[in-house]
Amino acid sequence: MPEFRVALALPRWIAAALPPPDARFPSLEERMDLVIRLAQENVRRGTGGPFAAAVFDAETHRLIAPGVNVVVSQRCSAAHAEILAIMLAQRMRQSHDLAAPGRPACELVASAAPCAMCLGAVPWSGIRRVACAARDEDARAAGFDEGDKPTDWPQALARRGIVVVEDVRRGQAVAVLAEYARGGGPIYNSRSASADAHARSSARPRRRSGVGTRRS
Ligand code: AZG
Ligand code: ZN
Repeated sequence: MPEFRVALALPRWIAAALPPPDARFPSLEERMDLVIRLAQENVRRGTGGPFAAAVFDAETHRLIAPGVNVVVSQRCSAAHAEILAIMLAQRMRQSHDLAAPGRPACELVASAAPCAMCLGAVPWSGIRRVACAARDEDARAAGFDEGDKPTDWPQALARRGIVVVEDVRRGQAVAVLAEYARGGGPIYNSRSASADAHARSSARPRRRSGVGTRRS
């Protein structure tokens, strides 16, 4: 009987890499430094892609939840750093809505600009502020497919009242992307999978219509 349940786990090293629960990170640069350290550690330990993120309490500046990219190890295309951090923050807050009334606002700090999937997840999550380091073009230059996004995505979030800050410690985050690319880490885009599948199907002789779709 299959188990109809999904669970995603962050790498074991992450607990030891986190600050004590009462630590505060008053400046955006300090918060980003923590996130970039997690991205670097994920690359060096070989536990995932060169991306990390964290959700912070926007009032106390305490860490609520970390996330790193675990797409390959968790066999989950959705396991981007931002998604892990958001899901974990929602667990910590015991609510699907990080903007629930009476609770302090939440900030997502990410080592790279959100991809198309994570961009979609942000307004749905209740995150009220987004800060990112590397730009979309930096992630694409390292080989990642960030999906189809409106070029004015920061303004699109702003229209929903979500503040976006870009280029915080961009150079450090780009260095982590470059380290991953140099090390030959897997580029796990579905783009390459679908491009391969497309190439295979166009190389195969076409079936005549009416033959059906059974495998031979
Ligand atoms: C990615 N882009 C971002 N921003 N974050 C991740 O975890 C990613 N994985 N692949 N592209
Ligand atoms: Zn993403």
